[in-house]
Amino acid sequence: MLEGLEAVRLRPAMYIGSTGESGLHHLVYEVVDNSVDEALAGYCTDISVTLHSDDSVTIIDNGRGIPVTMHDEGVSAAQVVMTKLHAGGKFDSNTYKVSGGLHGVGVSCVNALSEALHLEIWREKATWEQDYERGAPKGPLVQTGKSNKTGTKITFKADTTIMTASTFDFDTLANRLRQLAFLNKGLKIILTDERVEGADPRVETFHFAGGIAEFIKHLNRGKSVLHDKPIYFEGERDLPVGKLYIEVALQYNDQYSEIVFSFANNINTVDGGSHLSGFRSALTRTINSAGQQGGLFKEKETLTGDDVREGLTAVISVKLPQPQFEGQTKGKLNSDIQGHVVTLINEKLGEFFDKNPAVMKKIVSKAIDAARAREAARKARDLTRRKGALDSGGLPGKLADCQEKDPDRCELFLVEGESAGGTAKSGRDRRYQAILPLKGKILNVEKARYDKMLGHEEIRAMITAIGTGIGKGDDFDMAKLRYGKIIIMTDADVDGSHIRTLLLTFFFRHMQELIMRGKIFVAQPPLYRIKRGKSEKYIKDDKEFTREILRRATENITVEIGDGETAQKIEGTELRNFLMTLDEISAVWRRLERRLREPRVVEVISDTSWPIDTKADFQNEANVNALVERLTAAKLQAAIEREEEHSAWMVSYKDPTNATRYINTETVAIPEFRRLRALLKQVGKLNKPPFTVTKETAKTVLTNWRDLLNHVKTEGTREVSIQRYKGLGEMNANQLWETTMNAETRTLLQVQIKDFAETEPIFSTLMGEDVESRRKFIEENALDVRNLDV
Ligand code: 0RA
Repeated sequence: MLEGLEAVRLRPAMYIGSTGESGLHHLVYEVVDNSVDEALAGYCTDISVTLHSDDSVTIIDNGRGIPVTMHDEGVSAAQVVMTKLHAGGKFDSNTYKVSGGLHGVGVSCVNALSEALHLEIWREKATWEQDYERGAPKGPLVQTGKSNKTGTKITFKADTTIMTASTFDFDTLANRLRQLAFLNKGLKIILTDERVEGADPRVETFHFAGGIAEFIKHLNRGKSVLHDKPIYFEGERDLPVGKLYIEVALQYNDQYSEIVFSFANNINTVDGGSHLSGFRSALTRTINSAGQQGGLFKEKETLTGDDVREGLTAVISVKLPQPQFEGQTKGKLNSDIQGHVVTLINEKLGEFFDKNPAVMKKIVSKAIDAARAREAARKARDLTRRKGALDSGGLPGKLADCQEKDPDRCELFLVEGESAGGTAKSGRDRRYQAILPLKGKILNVEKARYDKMLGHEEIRAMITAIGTGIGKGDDFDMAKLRYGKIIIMTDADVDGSHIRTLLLTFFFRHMQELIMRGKIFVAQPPLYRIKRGKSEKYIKDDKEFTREILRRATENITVEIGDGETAQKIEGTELRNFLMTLDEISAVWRRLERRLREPRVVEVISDTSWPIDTKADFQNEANVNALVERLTAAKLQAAIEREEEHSAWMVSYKDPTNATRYINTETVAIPEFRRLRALLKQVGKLNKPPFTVTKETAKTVLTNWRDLLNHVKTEGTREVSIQRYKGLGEMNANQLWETTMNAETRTLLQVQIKDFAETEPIFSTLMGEDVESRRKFIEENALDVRNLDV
C-alpha cells in the first residue's frame, strides 16, 4: 500500500511543486479540489476550510463522501483513495475533474505528506472514521456512528520533517478560495482562521450567484468603469470527449493596463493557451467590425490587439473533459478548442454590441484613443531615452556606495531622513552596504505623470543608484542591477509607513521585475526598548520581550515550591524555563476561554488528573456524568446528552449569553485544548503551590501559578523603563548595526507579489486619485487593521 506514498515522501517537490510555502498551500488546494469536483458533479454546495492554531487544517464538504465499500482483504475504498496515487478517479466517472489538476496527485499525496491526518466520512446513513500517520493507516476505516448527511471531513497537519514551511497564509488561501467561488457560481466556500490572537476567529464567506461576472467587479473595484455592468456570456459546445462549457466576462475601465485571466477546469492557465488566444482574436475582430459598421473609424484606421485590450478586465473560464496542459508548470491549455471560443464570442459579443450601441461606442472610442496615444507615447519615450534621463552614468551625490563591485553581494539601504541616513552610514559595513538617504516624502507615482516622476530628485537618485532603468521590456535591464538586495529602512511610525508605501508604489509600478525576482526587502527595526539606568536593550518581538523581562527578574530571586518536607528550591535557567512555560499556558488558556466562552469550563477540563482527555473517553457514560457533576459544582448548568454521529456521550452547558454549547469528541481535538494539557503536564512536577519567592531577604508567598507569574513579571519590569521603539533616530550607529543592519543577526522581510489581481487594485485604490473608492476601501478593511498607530 505504501509504495506509492513512499515515492511522494522521497520526492515531494515532484508532486506538489515545492516543500516550501507554495507546496504547503497546495496541500489544502488538493483536498479542496476534490470537494470542488463533487460540486462540479452536482453533489456538493458547501465547502469549509478551517485553519487551527497548531498549523493543522480542516476541510469539510457536503459532497457524496469518499466511498466506504469494503474490498478484499478488508481494505475500504476510502483507504485506497487515501493511500494509492491517482486512485480517486477509479471510483468516479466525473467528467470535469479538476482534482489532481495542476500536479495530478490527489488526496493520497496530502496524506503522504502529513504527520497526522484524520478522515471522517458521512455516507450510507453512517459516520466513518480513520486516522493516518505519514500516510500509513493507524487502523481500518470504522463506522463510529449514525448520520443522515453526506460529505467528507479531512483534518491534516503537514509533516514538518519534510515540509519546510508550516504556517498557512490567510490571504493566499482566501484569494484562491475566492477565485474558486467565482469560477463555480453558487458554490459556497467558508474560510475560518482560528489562529487570531485576542479575538474571535476570522471568517470569510465566498459565495457568488453571478460567478465570473462578479469576479470582474472584484477586479475592477475602485476603478472608474466605462460601462456599469460587466458583459457576461456562457455557452456549450460538443467535443468528441463530451461537453465543453465556456464562460466569458469583461468590463472596461479608464486605465491603461490590461487584466485578463484565463482558466481551464478552475486551473489558472498563466501561460494562456487555445482558449485565451481564441478570446483575444475574437475580441479584436468583433470590436474592429463593430467600429467599422458603426462608421467610427477615420479611413483605413484599424485597431490592434493591444489597442482593444487597454483598460480591459476580462476572465475566460472553460470546463472540458480530459483537458490537455503543457509547459513546465502545466500553465498552458493545449486542447484544441480555439475555434469554439471564437465562434461563441463572435456571436454573443456581436449580439451584445447590436443591442447596446452606446456601450459599443464607448469601447471602440477608448480603443481608438489607445491607438493614437500609443503612437504619441512611443515618440515621447524615445525622446527621454535620448536625453539620458535614465542613464546611471553619474551616481547621485548623497549615495554612500559600498566597496564591493559584485552586485549579488551588495546591498542598498533606502533610509528615511538625512539624520538616520547619517547614522546608517557610520553604522554600516562599508564593504558591501550602500546607503541612500531619502529626504521627506517621496513622490506618489500613482498620481504623477511620467515626466514629473522623472523630474523628482529622490526618485532619480534611486533610479540611477539601482542602475536597471525603469519600465518593462527594453527599457529595463536586470543585468545592470547594482545591488542584490534593496532594503527599505523607515521609522516604525505613521510617517515611516507612508514613506514605505510610497516606495513600494514606485517599485510596483516601475520596477516590478525587482519585486518578482525577490530583490526588494523591508528592514525590521526592533519593537521595544528597555532601559535601566544607562544600559539599554532593544527587543525584536513580544516573545523576546517576555523572555527579557523574565531573565532580568530571575537574576536575583529563588522560588521555593511547596512547603514542609517535600519543598524544593529552583532558580536560574530552570526557574526561567518554568516561568516561560507558565506564560505560554496563560496565553493558551485565554484562547481556549474565548473558544469555549466560559472560563469555568476551561478551569474544569484543564485538570490533568481528569479522565476526559481523548475521544474514546466520551464513550464511557460514567466519565461524562462525572464531568457534568464537576461543572454543576462550578455552578454551571450542564447536562449529559447522546451524540449518535460518533456513538458517544457529550455534555451541554450554557455560556454567559445563555446559548447552549457542547463539550464533546470535537472539544478534545481542539489544538488549544491539546496544547494546554501538554503544557500543564510538562510543568506538573513544579506546579505545586504554595510558591515562596525570595529576593534578597524579602519573602513573598503566592498560592497559585498565575499569581507567581504576575509577581515575577512585575519584579522584572520594576526600575526599567519600557518604550515602544519609534524612530531609527533613537539609536546610535552601533545599535542600528546590531539590531537592524548586521546580516548575521537582523531580520529582513522580503517583498513578494502573491497575487497580482489582488495587489493591483490596492495600489490603484489606496494611492490613486479616486477619493471615494479609497474611503470605501478603508471602511471595509478597517476592522482587519492590527497595528493602528494614531
Ligand atoms: C472517490 C470517489 C468519489 C468521491 C471521492 C473520491 C471524494 C473525495 C473527496 C475528497 C474530499 N472530499 C471528497 N469527496 C469525494 C465518488 C463517489 C461516488 O461515486 O459516490
